[in-house]
Amino acid sequence: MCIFCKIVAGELPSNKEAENEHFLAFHDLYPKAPMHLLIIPKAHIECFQEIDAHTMAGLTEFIQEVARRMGLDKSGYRLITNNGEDGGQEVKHLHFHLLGGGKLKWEHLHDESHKNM
Ligand code: DGP
Repeated sequence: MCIFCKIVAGELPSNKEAENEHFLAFHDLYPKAPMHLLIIPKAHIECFQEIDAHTMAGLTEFIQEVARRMGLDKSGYRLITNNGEDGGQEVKHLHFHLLGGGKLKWEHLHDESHKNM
């Protein structure tokens, strides 16, 4: 079982922010912005390339709802998914990074500058 499947199953702890029957949003262990959530399908789907359009439609609605709930829908946010080896995907369970809570620069992807925001 992958680590995100273990989080879904409750076998690993996580700081959950929102969930429904199919999807889960929880805080990234190593935040790259004042607000950094990971949003996943509960079912194991390896990466974006593998998700079907129907599930993606549900995931889209869930992400938009989470953004509203976090108060990011008007101020803006960044949504990222790393796909596969060259995309830098470390955890092989599809996840979207939802980053916000301040004006983001590209540098926020790889340094500690969000800590000064
Ligand atoms: P990626 O490189 O796109 O596969 O991003 C994986 C992200 O998952 C990375 O930002 C760190 C985060 N992460 C890894 N292990 C855990 C964990 O056990 N719990 C939580 N909350 N986040 C994790």
